Amino acid sequence: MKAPVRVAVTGAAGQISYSLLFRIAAGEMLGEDQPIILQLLEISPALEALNGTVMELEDCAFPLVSKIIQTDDPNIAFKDAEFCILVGARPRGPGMERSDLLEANAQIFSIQGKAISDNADSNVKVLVVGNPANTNALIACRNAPNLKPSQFTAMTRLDHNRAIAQLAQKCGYHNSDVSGLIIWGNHSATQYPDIHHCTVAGQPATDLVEVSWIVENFIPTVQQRGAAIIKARGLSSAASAANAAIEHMRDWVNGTNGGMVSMGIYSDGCYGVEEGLVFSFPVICEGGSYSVVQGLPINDLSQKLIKKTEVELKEEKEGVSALLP
Ligand code: NAX
Repeated sequence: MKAPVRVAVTGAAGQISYSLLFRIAAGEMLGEDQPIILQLLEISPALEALNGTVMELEDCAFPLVSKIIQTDDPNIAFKDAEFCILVGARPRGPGMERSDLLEANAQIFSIQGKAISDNADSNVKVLVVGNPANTNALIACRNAPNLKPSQFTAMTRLDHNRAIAQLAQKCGYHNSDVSGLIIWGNHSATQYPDIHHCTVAGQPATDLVEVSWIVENFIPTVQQRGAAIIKARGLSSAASAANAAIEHMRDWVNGTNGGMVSMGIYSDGCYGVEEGLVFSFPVICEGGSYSVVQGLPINDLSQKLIKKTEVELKEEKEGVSALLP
């Protein structure tokens, strides 16, 4: 049996974690031969609810779970962690402006970035799910001087999966027939789901659908999917978000076999995107790391939409500049 690895999850009493933790514990993220120690972080008022989730985890008697730690101290939660999934975030409350939300989360993610830097394993892989995910990841990264920016990522895999499902349905094929999809930019309504490099059962996606469908239907549907789920369910996406987090981490560790996926990563300036934003790019994962797929031709429509989401991320960054060392 392998030695257990430490997986830290924040917001562990919340609804995404209620799906995520059980799937991690079942081995779906790191494999069915990898024992784990779960290190769960919550704010103090939610520790009792967290204890309820932990009681249920215990009641599953998962063979892979060696130990479960529950805490409201980030320094304990991130101690020696090899994987940190930052789900917990401050939701928008009544009367809160977007800038207030950015600011409140910036406080949380600067503290957590520092705690990860001070305590986690030096090769830790960090995934930020809590919104605004890209800018939260940037703040955590900039507050983690002992780690490399490439160790911090933001989740756009849910958007990626949503886009695959929409395209497959439209073309009458299965999700697994779609490859080469890209989410560019921010996990927000400005994200750009791009099918120009996509194939569906080996055929170029752009041969199978009209441009008008892409612009008027596909892009807004993917951009607004989160809101549509809230409207239908009365709650935000949870199981699909947990699924995307599992896939993001699993692919980062195990690789994508040459396949392209979308990850929010620290921009090095490629594709003309400002360096130092956390921006979703097409990546290939191999050997425990990811690299951006370079040199894809970008048409005028794509260029315009990539710019738009970049502008939003620059504004978000500007809004939290005081917390960026
Ligand atoms: P919930 O409100 O159910 O759970 C969030 C949990 O985080 C709560 O239990 C809360 O006590 C905890 N928390 C708050 N501040 C914390 C802190 N400083 N340290 C530790 N825990 C803290 O939200 P849930 O539905 O689970 O969603 C969590 C986050 O994911 C939200 O920010 C949400 O907007 C975001 N999402 C991101 C997605 C993505 O694709 N990147 C998609 C799904 C989701 O909307």
